[in-house]
Amino acid sequence: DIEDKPAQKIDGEDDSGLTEEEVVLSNAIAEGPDAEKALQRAALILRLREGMNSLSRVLKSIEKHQGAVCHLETRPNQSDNNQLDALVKVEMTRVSLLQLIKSLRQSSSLEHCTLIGEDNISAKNPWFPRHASDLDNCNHLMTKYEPDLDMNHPGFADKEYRARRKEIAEIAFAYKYGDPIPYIQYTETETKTWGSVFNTVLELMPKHACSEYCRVFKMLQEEDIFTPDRIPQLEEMSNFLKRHTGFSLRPAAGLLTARDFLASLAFRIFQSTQYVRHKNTPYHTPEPDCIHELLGHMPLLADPSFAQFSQEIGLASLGASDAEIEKLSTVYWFTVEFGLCKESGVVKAYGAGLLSAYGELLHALSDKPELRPFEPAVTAVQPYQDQEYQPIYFVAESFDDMKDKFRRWVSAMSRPFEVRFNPHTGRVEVLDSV
Ligand code: HBI
Ligand code: NLE
Ligand code: FE
Repeated sequence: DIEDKPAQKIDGEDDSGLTEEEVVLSNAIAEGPDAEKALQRAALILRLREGMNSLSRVLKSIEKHQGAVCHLETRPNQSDNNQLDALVKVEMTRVSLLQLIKSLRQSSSLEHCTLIGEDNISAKNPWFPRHASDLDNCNHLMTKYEPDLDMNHPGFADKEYRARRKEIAEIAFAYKYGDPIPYIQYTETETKTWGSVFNTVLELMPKHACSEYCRVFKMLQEEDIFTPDRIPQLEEMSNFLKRHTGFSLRPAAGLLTARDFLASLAFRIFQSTQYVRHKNTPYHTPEPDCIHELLGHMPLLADPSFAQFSQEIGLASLGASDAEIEKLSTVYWFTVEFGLCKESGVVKAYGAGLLSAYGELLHALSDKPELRPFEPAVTAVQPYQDQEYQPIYFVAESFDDMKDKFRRWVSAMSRPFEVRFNPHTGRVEVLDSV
């Protein structure tokens, strides 16, 4: 058995039973100076013929090869209950690892043995961005309401508008992490649309917007970033956010999938569209445009407590199941996008989709829609549509109360691991918990 087999010499050319892929993988695991002597981590998946007895032989064999077990999981094999599936993470030199694998393969205790990369344990370690530069891969678009595809889009019959949208989308497609956000020379029409939305929101704000929104709005006016006669550039808005909360922007070509959109928040990055809604619908558009991002989202992202809260939602979304993403984005929808809260007993808007769409802002605060108390677990399963004004809104006792409740609900979501953002490296670190 394993114990009796002498460790064989590895010279890379023998037919040890290692696949080419595994040799490449073990080389990759062993990258770096002194790779031959350095201890490396690797993960093995084993099928054990005689349950726990085989397991003890495998562990002895790892010990014999000067390996240390850092993690071990077993479960009965699904099709044959006499067999045991094991996931073993080991730390050992590359040479010993290859010898170990060979000797395990020659053993009668094992049905099979597979080497997998540390980072590649699929069910337990799904791929998600670990660093802001990984967001270059997180820009999948939802094709829904678009001028090219949707006959009901006001830009559908407007060739010039469609060409303009394409031009601006190209910028987002070409964008890579670290690039400055390209400057857009907005047209007179676009600037006029911004101006009319801006002025209407400015007028409605004192009565209808929450105080945190109003506070930052004033700062943006004082810095001349918010004025009716110029659309702020994403780059200058990004710099403003960086100074206040460390948030920054990167251009997005359109409506992103909830998973990609939420993931960026984990890095305090907001993926923002850069095109402007069609001039015929200043009061409301179903898709996000830069008026929505700038006027709706930016003020609160410059608020420290809201920024912290946004990052936590992002972190909770990393590696979450599809069902959890669905719930998370539904709560996001009824809070960050369309939330109402009480302020000294008066209902105010803090949702970005209300503060960038005066048509819906007036609707939300009229007696037409139904208002329900915000309760994350209930709100998370409320169906919604994203084309017309909402028939239902959720009202929080206060803005702070919404953040607290959302946060508590989010932290109860289960994942087989924990994540933590390391601000020194800008990386998300994964901690295996159970
Ligand atoms: N994509 N570009 C962009 N902007 C958003 O505001 C946005 C998004 N995708 C999804 C989304 N917002 C949310 O409403 C949730 O689905 C997460
Ligand atoms: N309805 C919003 C607006 O017109 O500004 C955009 C919605 C984004 C989810
Ligand atoms: Fe939005």
